[in-house]
Amino acid sequence: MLTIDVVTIFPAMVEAVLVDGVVARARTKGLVDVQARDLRDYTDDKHRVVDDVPFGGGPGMVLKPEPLFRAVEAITAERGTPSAVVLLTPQGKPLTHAMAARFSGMERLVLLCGRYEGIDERVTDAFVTDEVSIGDYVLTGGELPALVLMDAVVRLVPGVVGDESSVAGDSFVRGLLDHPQYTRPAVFRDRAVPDVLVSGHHGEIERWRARQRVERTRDRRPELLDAADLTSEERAARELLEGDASASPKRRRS
Ligand code: 9D3
Repeated sequence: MLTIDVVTIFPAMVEAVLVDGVVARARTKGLVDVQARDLRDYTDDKHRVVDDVPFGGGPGMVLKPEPLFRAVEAITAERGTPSAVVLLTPQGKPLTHAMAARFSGMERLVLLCGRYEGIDERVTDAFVTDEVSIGDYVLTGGELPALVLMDAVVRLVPGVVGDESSVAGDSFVRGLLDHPQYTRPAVFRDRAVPDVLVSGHHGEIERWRARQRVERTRDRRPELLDAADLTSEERAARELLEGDASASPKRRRS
């Protein structure tokens, strides 16, 4: 079973995610064990202080080494040596599906949530195996990134998501964006579903969807297209669209 220990000064934020959803269900099914650990429980002073001013000066506060060392050591004593100790930090490598897949095959993950200006670098030097960011925007701490990483990892654990084909077909597995989806009714407030989808012509439907995936990827995430692992339908759609490379992007209502 995959165990995930999340070290944070806001354990209730992590526990909130375990109330329901896919990770909560994986936990009740016995497929993963998630524990939120309060960093303050690993202090030894009356005021449970976890931060201090940065050496060298500058704004804000830094997480002290001692509580983080004690937390990782306590988790190691309880669970065994972690497979990975992941620090969530704006300085990390951007989270990818490939990284999530690698973590999902591990036994024991420890996630360290940074706060304030960051954590003492000696913690990183001593324990951290991976530094991960979830993108180039500024958050207030590593808790939400840790939960994002956990969600991406847990859904890849066998048995967590019922339909394995929906995991295998993940758009990022092949490196393309998804085609549009519709459900009933066929006409809703004068807006009709594209005819091809109600036609019953499976070949045409597959060609239309392939074209939509390629077109959306070219319009929204062109950097993904070269690296994508295309099916024969998608390659054909790309050939057709390349003759149309200067076509203007569709106007959309804001
Ligand atoms: C890079 C900005 N830092 C220099 C002024 C300050 C700083 C901003 C935000 C220090 C820590 C944080 C808190 N963010 C995280 O801990 C974090 C994060 C993020 O802000 N964005 C995307 N991914 C991540 S992972 C952890």
